[in-house]
Amino acid sequence: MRKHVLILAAASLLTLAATAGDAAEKLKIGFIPGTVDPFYQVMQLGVEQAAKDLGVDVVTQIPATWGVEAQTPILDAMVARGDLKYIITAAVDSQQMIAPLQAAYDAGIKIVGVDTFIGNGDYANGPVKFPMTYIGSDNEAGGAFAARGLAKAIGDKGKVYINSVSPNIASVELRVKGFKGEMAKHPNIKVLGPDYNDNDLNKATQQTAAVIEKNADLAGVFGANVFSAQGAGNAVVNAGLGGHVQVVAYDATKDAAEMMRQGAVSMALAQKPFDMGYLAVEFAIADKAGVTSLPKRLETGFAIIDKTNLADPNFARFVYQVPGK
Ligand code: T6T
Repeated sequence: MRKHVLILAAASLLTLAATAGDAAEKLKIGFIPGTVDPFYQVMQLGVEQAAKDLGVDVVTQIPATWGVEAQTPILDAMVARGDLKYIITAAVDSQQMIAPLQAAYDAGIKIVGVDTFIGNGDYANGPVKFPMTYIGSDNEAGGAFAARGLAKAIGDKGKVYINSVSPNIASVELRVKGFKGEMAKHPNIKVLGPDYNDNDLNKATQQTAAVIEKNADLAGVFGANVFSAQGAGNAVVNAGLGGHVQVVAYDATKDAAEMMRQGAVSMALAQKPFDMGYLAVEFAIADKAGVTSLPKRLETGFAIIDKTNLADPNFARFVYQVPGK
C-alpha cells in the first residue's frame, strides 16, 4: 500500500513537471505580413491581442517593401530559427512564393495563410494544398461590391478607371476580376485599365493623373487597395475634381475616411484585418491542440462605408485605426 502511494505521488510529480515544462514551452508563431501599411498594422494588432489572450509568443518581421525579394529572406530566416511551429503570412506573390513556403512546410512549419494566397487559393482541392487555411476577404465579391457602389455614384453611365497593384497578388487581382465582372452588367459604363502601381503611392497618383488628363469625361475611379485608392484620390483632388470624379476605395484607411468627409471618396470597403490576425493565431493553437476540423477557407467579410454611415460608430470602428498613427 505504502509503495503504491509512493508510485502515485512520483507519477503525479512527473506529470506536474511535464506540464510545467510544456507550459513553459510556450507555442512560438511567426508573423510575416505583406508590407508596412495600415491594413497590416491593424492585422498585427489582432495577432498580438490573440497572442496575449492565449499565451503564445509571436515573432513578427515586416517586409519594408512589397515583393518576393523582400519577403523570402525574412521567411527563410524564420525557418532557420528552428523554434517556430507555425508561420502566419500574407504571401506577396501567388506563384513565386509557393517554393519558399513549401520549403518552410517541408522543414516542419505549418503555414496559416491570411489576406492573400498561393496557387489558386483552394487549399482543399487546388494545385497547392499544404497551407493550413486561407483567412481573408472574398475579394472577388468585394470587387463586385465596389463596382455596384461606383455605378450608383456615377448614375450608372460613363467612363471608370481601375488602379491596382500587381497581377501577381491574389487579393487585388480578384478585386479587379470582380469589379470588371460586375461592370460587364452595366452597358452604359466603360472600364479603363487596370494600371499596376507596384504598391507605390506616387506611381498610383501619376497613373491616375495621366488618365484624368486623357479622359476629360472620366466619371469614376476604383482604387484596388490602400495606396491605389489613396493615389487615385490624390490625383482627383489635385485636378480639382473632388466630388466630380467619384472614387471608390478598397480598404478603409483614415486617409480614405478623410477624403470621404471632403467629398472626394464616395465609398470605402473596410476589410477586417484585426479578425484575420486574431483568428490566424487561434487556428494555430487549435491545430496544435489536435483540432482537425479547421476550415481550409474562412472569409472575414466587409463593412461598406460611405458618407451616410461614416459617423456611425458601428461602421467607423472598421476604419483602420493604428494607435499613434
Ligand atoms: O488591400 C490590402 C491587402 O488586402 C492586399 O492584399 C494588399 O494591399 C493591402 O495591404 C493594402 O495595401
